[in-house]
Order: sequence, then structure tokens, then C-alpha cells
Amino acid sequence: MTLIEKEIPTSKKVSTRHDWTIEEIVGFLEMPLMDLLWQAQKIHREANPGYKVQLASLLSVKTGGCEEDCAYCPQSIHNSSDVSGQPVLDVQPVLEKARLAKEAGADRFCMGWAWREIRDGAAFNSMLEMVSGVRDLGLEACVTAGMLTDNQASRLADAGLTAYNHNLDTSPEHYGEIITTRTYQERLETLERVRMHGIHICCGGIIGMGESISDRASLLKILASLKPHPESVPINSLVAVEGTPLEDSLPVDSLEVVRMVATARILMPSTRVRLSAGRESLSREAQILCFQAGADSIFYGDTLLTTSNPEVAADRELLSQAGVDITSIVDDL
Ligand code: SAM
Ligand code: DTB
Ligand code: SF4
Repeated sequence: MTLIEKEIPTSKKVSTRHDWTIEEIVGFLEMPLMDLLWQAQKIHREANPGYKVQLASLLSVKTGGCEEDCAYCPQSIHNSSDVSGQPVLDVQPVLEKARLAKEAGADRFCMGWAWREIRDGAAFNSMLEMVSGVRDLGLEACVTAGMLTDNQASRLADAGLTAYNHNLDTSPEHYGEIITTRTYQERLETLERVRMHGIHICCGGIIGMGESISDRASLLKILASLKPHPESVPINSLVAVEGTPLEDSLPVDSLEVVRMVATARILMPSTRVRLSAGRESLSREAQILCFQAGADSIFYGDTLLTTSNPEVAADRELLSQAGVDITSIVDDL
């Protein structure tokens, strides 16, 4: 891995490793659940005192019509689910949504573009305005928009971008079953480019796409080998959308999500582990187990990109029942 080594600007002082083996990681994923939860808890409490959960709001700025062939994605032109013809959002309506998200209690505002890669021009200039507008509201700003060039990463950094979301999605071994139009290596290079400009990386994956335990371990191994660890790792469960090749996938067992979260927490003690897509299929109790296992962020708001997410009121109740702190934890970079 050639990602630039840089200290995470944080007061968290827990020793971190980047050389976990597949055997060690499978060992965590398959450990008796009580033991796994205990280990994850101890590490989480030490690395992230105070039990805070960050609320991140998500908005799709450009929806559908994407050239990539990701088998899980409702926005790919290769899938009959593709929702094309939706207008691309302008700067002001996006900033208004960000303002409302902040009012509702979010700390971070994430914006998505269904692109294979960012191209220069009016749409990119609007993205830069959105980023600086979101930062001016006092929110963390995150963008997910596919691959980017060095120059684009530099301009996003100058606009104040806090984090760029670019997922590895699955293991390198299983990857070819899921995406053929972009390589694993290209994804790693995008992450490296983002980091070189001082932007935090948000990088994780999806479970429930027919992968083995060893594939999950392999994905986590690569994430934990990045130096420093990704500042945030979203753990998504597949939302099996009709019209995608994965529409008939079996639902993910909730305890598998708990295990994935706990293992991510053990491997990457100071990373923000975001319990992401698929929360609607998790009971209140399963989500609380995920918090206990070390999840310290959720997507907050009634929609993800194209699919639904638990309602804001239900989430506020959940967090209050779990007794976790949702006071603002904005990272100034
Ligand atoms: N086009 C950009 C890209 O792929 O980098 C950004 C948007 S893309 C929708 C962001 C991420 O959402 C994907 O990498 C994937 O991990 C997640 N995602 C998309 N569809 C999903 C689904 N049906 N279930 C779970 N996660 C999904
Ligand atoms: C991430 O890892 N999960 C979010 C965010 N990053 C962009 C997206 C989830 C999308 C779920 C399917 C949909 O709503 O289209
Ligand atoms: Fe496009 Fe991103 Fe969906 Fe893949 S995940 S089809 S790159 S929008």
C-alpha cells in the first residue's frame, strides 16, 4: 500500500495495527458473539470515550444514469432499475437541504453523484460551491462521485471538503462478480489521490452480496492496511433493489452485521464506523447491539440515495433509548 502516512488529527490515543492477517480477522468474525462484543466494547470505550454517535445526512444530487455496472446499484444504466430522467439538483436547493439537516441535528452532510468519474465543467463547479456552502453552515461535507483527478481532488480540498466517500465494496477476490467496469486498483488509486490532498477518506463496503466470511475478512484487511486507517468506514447491508442482478439475494442476518461492525471496530479503533444502508431491516435491538459493538455513526434522514432509511423521529427515539450522545462532533480538519 502506498497511501501517504499521516497522523490522524485526533486526541484518541490507542495503538493501531495495519498488518492484520486474514486468519486473525476470520477469527474475530467467527468468535463466540459474547467474546467478540466484549473485545469490541473494550476497544471502543478506550478509543472513543463518551459513546457518541454522529448523525450524517445524505442527499442524491445527481440520480441514476451511471455508466458503471455495479450489480447492487439501482442507479446503473446496466440495470433495469435505473431511475433516469431525474433533474440534477442546483446549488441553492442542496444548501437548503443541508440547512434543514443541520436544524434536525445532523453534523455531516453527504452528497452523491451517480457518476463513474467527475468531469470538469459546470457540474463540478457547482459541486465546489455546494461543498463550501455546507462548510459555511458549520457541517462536515462529504462527497461521493466516483473517480477523480489530482487537480479535482486539490480543488475539492480548497473548497473545504472534509471527506470523500469511495467504497471498495467487497474483497478483491469477489469483486469481479459485482463490478466489471472499474478495477479494484482504480478504486485504491482514487483513495490515494484524495488523501494526498489532505481530504479524509470514507471507505467501506457492502455485506450480503454472496461473499464468504473470508471475503469479508479480506475487505477488512485491506481497509485496515491503509495508513492511516480510513477516517470513516461505512458498513452497508445490501438493499436488494428490484431490477438489479442482486434483487433475489437473501437478506443479511442481523448478527452478521453486528459481527462486521465489531470486527471493524477492533481492527480500526479510532475510525468512525458508520452503520449505513440496510438499517430498515434491523430491529431496534439489533441496531443497539451494533452501537454496543462500536458503530458510532448512522445515516440520518428519511432517504439514503434512492432507497428509504428509518424516519428521523424513530432514530431520535432509538438513540435516546440506547442512551448514546448525539451532541455535535464536527471535524474541523
Ligand atoms: N457513484 C459513486 C461511486 O460508486 O463511487 C458514488 C455513489 S454510490 C451509490 C455509493 C455507494 O453506495 C456504493 O459504493 C455502494 O457501496 C453503496 N450502495 C449503492 N447501492 C447500494 C445498495 N443497493 N445496497 C447497499 N449499498 C449500496
Ligand atoms: C455508503 O457507503 N452508503 C451510502 C453512502 N455511502 C453514499 C449509500 C447507500 C445507498 C443505498 C442505496 C440507495 O439508496 O440508492
Ligand atoms: Fe454508479 Fe456508484 Fe451506482 Fe456504481 S455504485 S452504478 S458507480 S452510482
